[in-house]
Amino acid sequence: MAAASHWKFKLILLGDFGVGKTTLFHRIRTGHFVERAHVVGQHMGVCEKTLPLRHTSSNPQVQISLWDTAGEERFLSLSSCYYRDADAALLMYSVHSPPSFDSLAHWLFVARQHCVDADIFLLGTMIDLESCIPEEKVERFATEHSTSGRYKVSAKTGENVDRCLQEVVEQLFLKKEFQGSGLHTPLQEDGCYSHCEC
Ligand SMILES: Nc1nc2c(ncn2[C@@H]2O[C@H](COP(=O)(O)OP(=O)(O)OP(=O)(O)O)[C@@H](O)[C@H]2O)c(=O)[nH]1
Ligand SMILES: [Mg+2]
Repeated sequence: MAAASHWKFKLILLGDFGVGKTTLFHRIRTGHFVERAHVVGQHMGVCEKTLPLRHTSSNPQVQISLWDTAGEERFLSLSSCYYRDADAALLMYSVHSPPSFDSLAHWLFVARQHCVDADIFLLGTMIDLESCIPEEKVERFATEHSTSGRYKVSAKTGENVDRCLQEVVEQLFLKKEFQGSGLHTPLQEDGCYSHCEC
């Protein structure tokens, strides 16, 4: 098996306009809430972050690269490098916005079309606001579409953000370990940059 420190996972954020993708991206990158967060540069932002894996005795680390868009998804013009080799797609909806939940079927279709091997996670955002989405509805969607997990977070208060990220990474690691396929990519320095290799 590859040394765990060589593990790297690509996570992409998908969801309707305004569900909080960039705010969550910023929260994960900096640990802070910014009211009007923007991705670095004009195109898409990538944040590299190293996380420890808790379930193993040797306490290894993995690196995630989290991708956010600059809103091009509205124009259905996300370039292929956004999806390429994604290990997980976080399908985001706001718990305060039923239409954003209704759009999940579309985002699931997009993810399954462009990154067939990616694990799908549902991510309800803005739990500091009143929830308008019954939990049974979320559960039904998750079961019907065999998603790998579902979480609810607030990028504003930070509630559940670290736990969600940690659990997603642990799941991806366990899956890769089970499959016996290491990723031997050299790790990059933690940070954030504007990115597109198309
Ligand atoms: N109350 C609350 N507001 C939030 C939260 N996350 C984001 N917002 C607000 O929701 C608005 C939209 O957030 P963005 O992060 O820009 O949403 P986005 O999904 O990146 O939107 P596009 O890039 O345009 O598709 C902003 O005003 C944020 O401040 C949250 O957890 N709680
Ligand atoms: Mg955004």
